[in-house]
Amino acid sequence: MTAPRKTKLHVEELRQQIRYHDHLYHVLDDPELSDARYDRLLRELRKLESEHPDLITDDSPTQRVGAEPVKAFNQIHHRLPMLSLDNAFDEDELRNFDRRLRDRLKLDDSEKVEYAAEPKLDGLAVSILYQDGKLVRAATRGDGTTGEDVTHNIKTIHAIPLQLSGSKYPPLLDVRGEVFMPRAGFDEFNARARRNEEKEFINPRNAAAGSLRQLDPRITARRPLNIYFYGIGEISKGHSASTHEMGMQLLRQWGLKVSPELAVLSGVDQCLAYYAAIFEKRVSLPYDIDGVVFKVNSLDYQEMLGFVARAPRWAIAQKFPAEEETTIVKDVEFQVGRTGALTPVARLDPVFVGGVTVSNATLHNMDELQRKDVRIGDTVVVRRAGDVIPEIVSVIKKKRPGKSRKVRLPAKCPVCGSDVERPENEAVARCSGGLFCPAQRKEAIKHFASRRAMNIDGMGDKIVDQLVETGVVETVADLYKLTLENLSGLDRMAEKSAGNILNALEKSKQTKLARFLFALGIREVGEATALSLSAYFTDLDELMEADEEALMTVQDVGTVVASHVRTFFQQTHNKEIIDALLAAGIRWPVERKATPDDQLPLAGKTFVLTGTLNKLTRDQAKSRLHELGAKVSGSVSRKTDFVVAGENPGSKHKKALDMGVFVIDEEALLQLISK
Ligand code: JCF
Repeated sequence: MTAPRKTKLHVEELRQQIRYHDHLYHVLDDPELSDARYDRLLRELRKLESEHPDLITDDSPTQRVGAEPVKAFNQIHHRLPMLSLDNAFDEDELRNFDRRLRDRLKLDDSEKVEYAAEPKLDGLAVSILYQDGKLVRAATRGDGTTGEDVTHNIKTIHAIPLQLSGSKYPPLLDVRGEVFMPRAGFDEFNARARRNEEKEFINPRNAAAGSLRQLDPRITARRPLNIYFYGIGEISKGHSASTHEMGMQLLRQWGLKVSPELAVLSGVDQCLAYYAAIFEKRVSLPYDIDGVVFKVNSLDYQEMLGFVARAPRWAIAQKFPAEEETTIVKDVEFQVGRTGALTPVARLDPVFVGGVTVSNATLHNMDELQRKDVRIGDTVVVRRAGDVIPEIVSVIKKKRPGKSRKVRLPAKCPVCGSDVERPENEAVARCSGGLFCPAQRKEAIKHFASRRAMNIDGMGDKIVDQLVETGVVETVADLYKLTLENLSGLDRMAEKSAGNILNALEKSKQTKLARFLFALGIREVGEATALSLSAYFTDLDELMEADEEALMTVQDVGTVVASHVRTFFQQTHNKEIIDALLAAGIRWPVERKATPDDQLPLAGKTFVLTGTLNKLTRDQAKSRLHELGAKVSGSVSRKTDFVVAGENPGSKHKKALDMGVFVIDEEALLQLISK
């Protein structure tokens, strides 16, 4: 039965809407619809198509995942070859490129060449053919002349339209783009693979290539692939572009995604500035790039310049310094951090990687070291991306020498000789020396002085190291006893800087309770927890005396944090240091609450929550009760005033009944806390 005309129109209208919203979401990153409403449109279309299969077309948004895996990839001959790019590895090579062009074009010294520039994505190049606006074929670059037919997989990528937008697209369009996997998707994919003990991808490039070269499009469909188009291969006569940039604008009009970083530059100096800017920016881009591509913008010039071998004379890729290199592990040593954590660090034969010479790389922890099976003498791949700490990616097992040595966790701290402890099931091993260990002491002091803690300007790592090594400073409290003589006696310390540090110390005394708590370096107490603690307790004495139950009434404080806080404040030496700090003059404003605590409606009342609440979460109930002056405790005792029993309450409910504590239900709680 053929579908009624009305249905046909409705189906076409749904497709138009879906394409429009696909474009907003995947190409322009600017969606108008919620996911739910978008799904509703798609479901409606699917339903109609299943009722009227004769209405299904190849370019319908429902046809992104073809049902059947293919048996093998067909070869596709590119009618216009897919070019590769010549590389420039430094400024001189880029300047030479510009010079060669200008000579060929016979430009005089005052005339600048205009370039179109964009980041060079680290993915897989493809060629996609649109006929009468419909995606009919897609192929990998292959060797530039012949590639593989990946149409079924390309169609699963939502950023690639199955139908071009508008009506002014050419009857034939062969566009070239780079398919890539954004870093977030890559990390997520690998995290899942790790959980399922499946094979991980080495890098986003391999992930993109591996995902496109799947025989089963249903697998590709689940991979978070994306694309930027960077060039036009074949196009029917009659379009109006005279520059590369105008060509890219046309692609945008037809719904094809072009790099938002695309820029037009005048002359080679602007190219170098663009390169520097993109190099800076690259860690913040959501995908990996390995350089910048510069193209002569004028299409006439491009034609005049032509090709050599398989690369155009009019384009060049200026590559970033390689982020990965191989080198040899000379030794593995253990560094001791602020909390005593032992971090294995590989000492390497120096290599130039990511733009700097690297001679150390972290191995994070023993688990990581064992997982990667790094041994002394091994040849390894070292990675340094952007500003991140260099790390060892993998071992090249083939190159392992006969005399390689396994790395053992030391039994004693390499700095202070205390026992090393490694709780079962934990990746991290720790020195048990606490602040007896000079390494932990140094790190604790650096943390205390750091910007987000006490913010002691000028108290850098080198200075702290010397102060601890010479015994001038043993605890953070000693910082406030420093004198001009102490400081100016240090290596490479001018009298002026010594004075500045004393001023900074003085200035740091006026602080906030949250900063102070964070600065103390209590295990698991980061900035956010310090802030919650300071908001709840206002008064340091109250916090120092709080038991774990009271601590756990604070937002986000669970058993682990509560126990670390409690333990910290029970240590005599910690109490002495805090006393000394306060005696030195450290203070913070007492934050006035709008209503004094004892006048709040639920002041002095203690609540215990048990069972499931339906109208609000436990955290919401907790924080609302706190606002009203109540305490919320984890267990029922004689001090409990109310037990709130939600659905399926547990033993606390029973205990409350046994002890005769007042039990209320969720409704009654809502009555109590409603505004
Ligand atoms: O992003 C890329 N990997 C990329 C590759 C960008 C471009 O503009 C390219 C390319 C390969 C060849 N342009 C050509 C001509």
